[in-house]
Amino acid sequence: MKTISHMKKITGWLRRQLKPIERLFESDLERAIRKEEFVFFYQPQVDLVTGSVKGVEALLRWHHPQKGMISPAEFIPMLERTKLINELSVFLFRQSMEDLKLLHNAGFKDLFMTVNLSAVQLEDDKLVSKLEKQLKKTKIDPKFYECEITETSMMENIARDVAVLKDISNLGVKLSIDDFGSGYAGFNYLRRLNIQKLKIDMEFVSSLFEHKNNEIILSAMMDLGHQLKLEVLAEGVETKKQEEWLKQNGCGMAQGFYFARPMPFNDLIRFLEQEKNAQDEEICLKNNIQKKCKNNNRKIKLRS
Ligand code: G
Ligand code: MN
Repeated sequence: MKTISHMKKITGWLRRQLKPIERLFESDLERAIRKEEFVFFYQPQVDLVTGSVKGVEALLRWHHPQKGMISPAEFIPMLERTKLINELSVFLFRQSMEDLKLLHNAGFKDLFMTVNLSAVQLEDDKLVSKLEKQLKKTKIDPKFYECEITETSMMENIARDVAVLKDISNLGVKLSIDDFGSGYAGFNYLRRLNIQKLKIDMEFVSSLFEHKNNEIILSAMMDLGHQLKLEVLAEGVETKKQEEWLKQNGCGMAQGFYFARPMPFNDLIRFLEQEKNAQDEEICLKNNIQKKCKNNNRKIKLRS
């Protein structure tokens, strides 16, 4: 009995200590939104057949003036709990679309951009109009823009979420299910929404060779996607062995440290340029036109 009352005292004390810390963090976040201290890192999504980058996923980072770069795992839950994430939607759409525009103008014309939307953002009545406004402003063709929805985040109010996602889809923007396999709502959404892509949760990739059953499960997930005529992307690919298995088993796309880590915009544009040059060179070598190859190093325009 003594231990229980002692524990209660400690948790009460902890709660009292945490409140001001949270409040401090919240006001820190409010300032961060006001001053736009957030930046995007971009991670390539690769076509496993051709080896080329087809799109990039925008991943949020907080560039804190004192603490340096803070990872999303540390601040997204707080942004969601306080609903401050809705203040960030305009920045999210604007920055990712402006960067996509720069990439298209730099010659990567077919590249698509994906952004992550959470359940809290789907509750925002103005979400669709914010998205539509930025699409108009930047003149981005919506077919190059994709919203990733996490399976586990879509469980509270399915009817409302489906209605919002249908509105997004009606703009011509693509939808994908993120972390597929990790939650419970995926099948329901597949049935009710116009989904274009399944992103298979990285857990299925990292544990692939631990047990024969894991290979069977991953194959079945990919099969489901293909039968529904969806693109299938494997997340969290870290090794050549995983990449080879995925290729052999017909997975169309992949993302992960094996190909590239999330990186700042200017590094991304250099990365894409190098990749393009390497591919051009391969084509030249195949066709024996070495002279032309030497001239393909274009000057690239970085973001200031
Ligand atoms: O759920 P979502 O796909 O949005 O998550 C992307 C997150 O996964 C990013 O934070 C990114 O840094 C991380 N990530 C991307 N590729 C890999 C990988 O190959 N291995 C691991 N462990 N994490 C990865
Ligand atoms: Mn994602």
